[in-house]
Amino acid sequence: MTTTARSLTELYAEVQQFHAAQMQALDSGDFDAYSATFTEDGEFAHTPGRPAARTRSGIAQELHAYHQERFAQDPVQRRHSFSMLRLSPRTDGAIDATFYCLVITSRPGVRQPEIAPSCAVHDVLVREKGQLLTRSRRVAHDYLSLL
Ligand code: SDN
Repeated sequence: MTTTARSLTELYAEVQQFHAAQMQALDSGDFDAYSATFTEDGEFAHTPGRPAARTRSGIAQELHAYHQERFAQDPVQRRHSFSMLRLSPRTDGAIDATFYCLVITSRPGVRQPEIAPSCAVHDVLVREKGQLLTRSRRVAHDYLSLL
């Protein structure tokens, strides 16, 4: 295996581990831990029509507001499930990561979960003090992309 191939393999595993910790924080409702996985000036757009959130505290605030609006009267367990991760390291050290996301929602006592929306996600990842962070995340919803 060439050095480049090996380092891409290592990076791939690292990004998967990073995403898993990040999304487990989100799905457990720990919006501060989720926003801490972004750079201080990070940008996050998760729903068309809602302005992109900026900065760690802006991202945490937006997630609190969104979940309050949508789920205060509708208790759910959501799980964001990622697949088809593709990485393209840039020459400046940033990494473009594209992948699919299905949001799986369970409601109390209902065995059959809802699976929606289906999304395509584009992250720009950077490394600060050895740690991967998300500099920007844009989520495109398939049902809207098809219109
Ligand atoms: O963080 C994400 C998200 C995300 O946070 C989403 C939220 O609501 C809060 C990473 C990758 C994908 C997503 C997708 C969503 C979906 C979005 C809108 C909805 O639930 O309908």
